[in-house]
Amino acid sequence: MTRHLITSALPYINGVKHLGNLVGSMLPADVYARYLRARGHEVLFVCATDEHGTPAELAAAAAGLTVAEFCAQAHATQKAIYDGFGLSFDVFGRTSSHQNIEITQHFARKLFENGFVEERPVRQVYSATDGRFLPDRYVTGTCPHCGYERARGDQCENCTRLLDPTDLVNPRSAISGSTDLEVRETSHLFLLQSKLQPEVEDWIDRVSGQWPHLATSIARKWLAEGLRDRAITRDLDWGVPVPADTWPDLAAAGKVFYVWFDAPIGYLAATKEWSDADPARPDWKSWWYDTTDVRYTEFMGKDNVPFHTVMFPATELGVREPWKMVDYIKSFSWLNYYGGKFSTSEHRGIFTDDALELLPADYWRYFMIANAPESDDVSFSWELFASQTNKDLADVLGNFVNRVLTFCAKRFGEQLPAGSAPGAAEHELGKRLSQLLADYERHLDEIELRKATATLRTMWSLANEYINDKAPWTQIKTEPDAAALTLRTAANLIFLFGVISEPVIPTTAATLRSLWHEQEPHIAGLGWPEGHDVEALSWLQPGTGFTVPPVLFAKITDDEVSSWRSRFGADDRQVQL
Ligand code: B3M
Ligand code: ZN
Repeated sequence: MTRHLITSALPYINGVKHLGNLVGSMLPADVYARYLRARGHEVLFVCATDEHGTPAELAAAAAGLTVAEFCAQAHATQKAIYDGFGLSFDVFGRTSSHQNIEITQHFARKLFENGFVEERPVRQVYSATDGRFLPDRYVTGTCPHCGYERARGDQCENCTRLLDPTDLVNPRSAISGSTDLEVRETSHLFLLQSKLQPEVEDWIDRVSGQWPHLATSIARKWLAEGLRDRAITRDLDWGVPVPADTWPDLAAAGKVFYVWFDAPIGYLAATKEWSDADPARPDWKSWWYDTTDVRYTEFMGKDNVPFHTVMFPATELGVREPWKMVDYIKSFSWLNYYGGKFSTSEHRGIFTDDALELLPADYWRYFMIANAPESDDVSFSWELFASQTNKDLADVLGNFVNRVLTFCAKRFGEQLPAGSAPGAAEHELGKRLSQLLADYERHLDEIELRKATATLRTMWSLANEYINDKAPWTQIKTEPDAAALTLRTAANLIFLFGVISEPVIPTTAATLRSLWHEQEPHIAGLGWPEGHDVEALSWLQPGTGFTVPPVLFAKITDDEVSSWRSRFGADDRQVQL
């Protein structure tokens, strides 16, 4: 059977991420990983902090720590937040690990042996005011392609084209703002992407047929422009050192690899961290090297697509060893905040630590997956968040669970009653649900997360329709056996929701599965319902004891919305629902 390797783009180390980062990579990857595990697949879900590069150095300096200390703390902080969101990584590694140094250096040596890396003299931007060479992203200026005025020297975030700092019009130092920049001569390693272009193109032709349009269009645009050879070393203290056995001079000059060279290799290295941590685990290479049964899916925001469709594949191809390459890329547009960008410096938007302080993870997970920016950008507003949460989670799902179990406990005690045998309404309901479940599975298999969530919500609504139509509170007066059947069927729906909602709202789903007492030992082992099981709606037999849970989802009040609007910087914005 196919094994599934899943990676999420690696969150950069320099600060706590906002919700836009989460919804564009880690969260959807988690939904997919949980779903595949629930269907019985072997899954390895890999993530790590991306720790190299100048922003890490600057953040450490601002915090008054060494870079190593800063990264260790920041890694632990991010890890705790992702645990809080229920992200089920098999490993959450670090690109500063010795494993990543080892594998990155190996890749570089092989690329050199194969003629795809060479040392070249370069003219590099030097800032006299700052007293240092400026790494690419610390030169800002106007994009020569689209005219965006705040383009960074490595990439224009407006048109996504990769840049060299010397391409920028009106360049200035991002550190000091100084325009007193000069170009000095030094020497760097280059990845000869131009030589690898035909192979990258062939590979894209072969694998990208089913990829989202967003991912293929970015890759194609790049290839059409022609791949340029790219410097893969930098003048920094912090990074994977250039190996002295191969490049003694560059190593002596303190060059390290460019963060985007070692970051994707970090997926492999994090896997090695995982296998090194426990001798009982399979060797990391069984997932990455010369495999025939692994399907590899990557999740990322659209700004990361060029590196994953061109630069990393070129690296893997040029190594001339059978490293696993990506089979499917799931890419995302932006989640905006009231139509504008999330901004740390302007205190606009919601950061992942604040979000968890306000509400449990499932509220956020549901909203973000239901509204995932799979094609166009999506705008967050507190009003939309409150109205969807209150309707879908509190009214449709939560209220269903509470009114069924409260009423059942009141009239029959905390044990499921027997009542009559299932009739036409139950058969119809079972049939509808099993059709919807098949749709839900198909959407999840295809990683169409908005459609999947909409289908899940339709199943919850169907349960409400059933209970409203049957009205056990009326049935009980004249036909107690009919009321008992309705309630027992509804209890089975709650159990079903506890299983199938798990990829999206794992904590709530676990609650829904834990309400039933252990007198039914077979329940604990029940996994994903396959096929006809759904139609029967009879996992839970008469006599099963249960506990009425507290209210599952509290409604978000108007007062909360207005206080969060002002706290998170939305008070001067137009509200668009
Ligand atoms: N760290 C995302 C970013 O900082 C970047 C992803 C790396 S994935 C190998 O924009
Ligand atoms: Zn541009």
